[in-house]
Amino acid sequence: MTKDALIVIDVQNDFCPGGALAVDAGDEILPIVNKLILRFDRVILTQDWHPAQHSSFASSHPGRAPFDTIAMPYGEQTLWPDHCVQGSVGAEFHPDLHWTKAQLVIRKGFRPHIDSYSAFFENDRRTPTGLAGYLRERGITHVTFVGLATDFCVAYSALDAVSQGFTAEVLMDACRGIDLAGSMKIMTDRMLKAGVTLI
Ligand code: VGL
Ligand code: ZN
Repeated sequence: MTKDALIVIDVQNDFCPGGALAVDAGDEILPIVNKLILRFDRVILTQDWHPAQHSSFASSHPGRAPFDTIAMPYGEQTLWPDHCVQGSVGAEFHPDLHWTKAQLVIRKGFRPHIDSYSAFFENDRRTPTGLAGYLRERGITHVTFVGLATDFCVAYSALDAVSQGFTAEVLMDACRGIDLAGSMKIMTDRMLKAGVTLI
């Protein structure tokens, strides 16, 4: 029997209108996300959680601007405006998110020298967050993703879910994207090719 879980990705103030790395209409997903939280028995949240001066912030690289890309030891990295700094209001869940039912909050991006989009692995694609082990220990085989941003944290999480042996679906109506250099199309194509169900 499949046992499923809802994984709500990064529904935080900084990714919503008015936030430091606002995703267009990011807050529009809240009513749907809250309905889904009610419907699922197993709910997990992720929270982007960077130390100040994180290496993914353009401000940590003199002469660089947000949305530039740079080479990191682990590969190419997009530089972002300062966002989701640990303990800041921007890092808090959106005030309308019904988060109390969540059984686990996975924090990611807390290592100063490495970014993390996926809920499963850091951007070196090797350092685990522990989520796969948690899901396996609970016997969860199918994961449903919603949240922000479709073409970054949601997409990388869904791709890793499949690579870790889970079946994965993304409810596109309950996600919004950044769409940087065609990333929306690139990442939806990658998800489809990997066998992620897009609904
Ligand atoms: C995200 C960029 C940087 C996301 C997080 O949640 O998609 N994107 N940090
Ligand atoms: Zn981040």
